[in-house]
Amino acid sequence: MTRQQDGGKCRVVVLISGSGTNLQALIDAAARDDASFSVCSVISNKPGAYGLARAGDAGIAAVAIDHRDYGDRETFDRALMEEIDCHRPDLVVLAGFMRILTPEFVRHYSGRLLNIHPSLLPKYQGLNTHARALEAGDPEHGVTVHFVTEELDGGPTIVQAAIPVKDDDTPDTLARRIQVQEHVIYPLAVSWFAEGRLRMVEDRCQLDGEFLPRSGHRIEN
Ligand code: NHR
Ligand code: GAR
Repeated sequence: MTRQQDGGKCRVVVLISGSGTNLQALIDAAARDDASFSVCSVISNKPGAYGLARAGDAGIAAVAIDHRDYGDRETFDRALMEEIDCHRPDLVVLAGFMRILTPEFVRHYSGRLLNIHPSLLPKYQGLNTHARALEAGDPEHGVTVHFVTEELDGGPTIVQAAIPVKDDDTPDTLARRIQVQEHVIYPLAVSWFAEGRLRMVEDRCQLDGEFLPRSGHRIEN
């Protein structure tokens, strides 16, 4: 099906590794009458990921491609690309996907590949972001949606949501409050893209024809 045959909706493939609460937020947003996108496939690199069951419950094609079955990152990523491209996506969304992707993969989906990262990038690229923000005594913490480029967690920022850090926060309590924000900003960013309002132009984001600041569109809480 072309985009027109699909009711004009933007076709989204979601990659996951775990529980898939961000996937669920996208599925729920796509179920609205006025949704501009549809989730056409879910792929996990972890066979037992609960997100696969969420996809099944929503009637969405879901498969696991176990990275451990492949000798190196290049062959795993090629298998992933082959499966993704069967669904002819307009957009590929990483939602708690935990495998670093090769430059070949990232180039193939350049400008149509998004990630959500639980920190106010450029702070805390990589893993264990909540513990690192607490350790540093940061007064605020947050989450970022960005275009994926070859630089890990370094592509242009689309939107950030910030929350205040409380004295008695732990990595778990922070993660819980950040996830509430994730479930707001990821459907928002995907809708912008699906409506043709958001583009990556060189190393910047354009929303409605205007360049966003390097820190993206910011939501305070
Ligand atoms: N790939 C590229 N090329 N660029 C990015 O910006 C990417 C990416 C793949 C995933 C998500 C990212 C995050 O939001 C993401 C962004 C996993 C790791 C990691 O170290 C790092 C960053 C992210 C995701 N993964 C280990 C690996 O060896 C495996 C860890 C595990 O399995 O638990 O790939 O934080
Ligand atoms: C989310 O908090 C997301 O920000 C984070 O993993 C969680 C996935 O949750 N992503 C990363 O840490 C990427 N390295 P979910 O599976 O319930 O959507």
